[in-house]
Amino acid sequence: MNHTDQSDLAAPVDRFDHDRPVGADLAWLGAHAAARLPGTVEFHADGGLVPTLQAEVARLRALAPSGRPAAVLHLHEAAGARDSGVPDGTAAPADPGASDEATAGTQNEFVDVLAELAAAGPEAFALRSAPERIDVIGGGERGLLYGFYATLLAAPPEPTSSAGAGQWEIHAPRHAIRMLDHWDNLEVHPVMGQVERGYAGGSLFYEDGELRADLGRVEHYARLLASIGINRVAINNVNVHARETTLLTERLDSVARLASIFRAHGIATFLSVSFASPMVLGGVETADPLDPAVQRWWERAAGDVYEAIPDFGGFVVKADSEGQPGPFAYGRHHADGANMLGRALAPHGGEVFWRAFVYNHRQDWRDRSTDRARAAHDHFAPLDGAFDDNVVLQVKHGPLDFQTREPISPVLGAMPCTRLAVEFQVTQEYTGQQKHICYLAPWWRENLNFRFGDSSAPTVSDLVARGRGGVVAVSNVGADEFWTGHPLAQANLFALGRQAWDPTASPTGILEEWIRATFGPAPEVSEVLHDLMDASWQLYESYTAPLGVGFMVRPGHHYGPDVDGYEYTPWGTYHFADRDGIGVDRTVATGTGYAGLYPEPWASTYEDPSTCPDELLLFFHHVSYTHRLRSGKTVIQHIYDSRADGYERVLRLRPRWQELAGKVPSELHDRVDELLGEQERSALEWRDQLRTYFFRASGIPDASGRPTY
Ligand code: GCW
Repeated sequence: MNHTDQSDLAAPVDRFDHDRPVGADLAWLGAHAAARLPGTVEFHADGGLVPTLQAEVARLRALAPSGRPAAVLHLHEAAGARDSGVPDGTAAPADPGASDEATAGTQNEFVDVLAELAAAGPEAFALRSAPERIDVIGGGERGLLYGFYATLLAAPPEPTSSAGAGQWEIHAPRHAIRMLDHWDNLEVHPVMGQVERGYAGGSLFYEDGELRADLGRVEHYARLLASIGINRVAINNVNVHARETTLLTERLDSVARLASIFRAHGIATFLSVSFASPMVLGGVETADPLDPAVQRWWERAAGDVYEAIPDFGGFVVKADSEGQPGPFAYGRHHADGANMLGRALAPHGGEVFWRAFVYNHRQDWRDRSTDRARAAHDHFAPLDGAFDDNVVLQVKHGPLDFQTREPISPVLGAMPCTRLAVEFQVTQEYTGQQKHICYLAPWWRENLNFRFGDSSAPTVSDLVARGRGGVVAVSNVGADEFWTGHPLAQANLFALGRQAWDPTASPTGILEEWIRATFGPAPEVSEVLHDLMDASWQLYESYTAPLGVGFMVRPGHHYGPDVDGYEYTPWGTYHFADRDGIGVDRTVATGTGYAGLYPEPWASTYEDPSTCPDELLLFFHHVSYTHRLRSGKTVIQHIYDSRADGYERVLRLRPRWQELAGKVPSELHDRVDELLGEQERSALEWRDQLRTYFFRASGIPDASGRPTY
């Protein structure tokens, strides 16, 4: 172990060869999932996605020829099951006039369940499972696809419980929107690389400034996404650079090619566009959303897109954020901007995803009254009710920026008359960059199930579901042979899909499904992986920035510790540590007032340091190092102990993983093993820099006597 290793100073080096072809095992859709395919699959359906399903059966059959020989899977389609274009997810009435023979048969046999299924919508499916016969009825063609994958991926019923066997179960997604955003650039950006915040090699879609010639892997990716219920994908970075702007016009054929791949898997394709497109591409003098020439330009652009891609999903927009152009330049507000685009798309059935990540990234660090955490609420909450129906406001889960720990964004509780999507980061920008193990499902679950009020108040998931909104997440996939750089980070992608479908699903249960589908049913593999992953988010938190204070990462690439890295910068992410204490005063009484943006009981709970949850204490309060946490420890001793204990626990991961040598594919084993070495090195750096920094700042010795430097 080299204590003076300098690699935290430069961008972290990625030593892996990301260009090797992917083998037969496709993440969780490989031989183990294939082994659960029934010996016979009968189609009683002829919807648009049936050829996709037939191809899927053939592919899986080739991986595990016998499957479950005795079982027969019947795939049926409910009458009136056609759904196309942007998936809506709301219930569509069954079409009683359907005359097609296959569906008419289905009607008679399953008359009881069909009404329930119709009420559940076209993405729902009905499943009836007995050892030798499994029936799936799709509420629509997407529902059929999801039902098929459920038979391969969902946890098999407990062998002892026969209660559910042979009974129909209806499964419907909780959220209409289940979307992945890609921050992929066509060109390698000089600072951000090919994929902004990407930790899995290059882009799956683009290479050398153009769409890849061979899109074979995009098709496999689309299969993976369909299998976890994803129904929307945005194919380029929300920071839209010059070349990427042209995807809307001269490179539209590239978008169309990607859309045709995703379409076959029930996924609608979206494009991130620059708000300044009329100026950059169209020679219009302004991008003012109220200017008729600008409106006409967007209407024409949208018309051209739909000519090429009739079921195009719509636009994603990052406006007035981190240097991206937006309506503020013209004295307009964000509903003006979003609705202008919404109206250009509306005649074609498209949607606008408008991001609420708007704040001043050029603030003066001397000014302690400006609070970046307030910004999205200050800008957007007053606009509740002003957005058109086909505009979805995309809100990061926390008020800062995808930190390991932050409170929920108050915007999500403040806009009942707006379609909302909560945004997560599957890509691990601030959570170990796919070099550390960090299974994020427990964190997402906490966010989705937060209630803005007492135990009778709706959850975040309820709030976004209500308006036909949902979940959007930044993908963690790239051209890497294991898709996600760290092979175990595949579990995060899998879990995101599962939670977007069912936010109440248990993270441990989801992990178990992923383990079985990926590695098979061997109990020793499952045991080790649960040990390494179940609590890995809490472990990561324990050795990085303490008690919700956030950041403390190296500026720019955001990997590894740098306590003061952002302290005197314009980015608005400060911890204010001095010799006496640390934390940000966001109280109403003496601070920025942010705590007051929550309804009760949260406003009071967060306002008072004696009731504020420990893990968020430094987010809401500036306290002395000797302040006693609810846990009984002082803040300083907590910082010392958890960093040291966290590192000790990290040291136990690698030997545990090594028990699986020979039990998982060897290349995958080697990759994880090497990354665990990096996790150890980096966790040590976090431990020593944080412990030492706070000893030097406070002068208070560590009561445990462990060394600082
Ligand atoms: O987390 C920050 C990232 C930026 C990103 C931005 C955003 C795409 O550091 O790289 O830009 O958020 O979400 O827009």
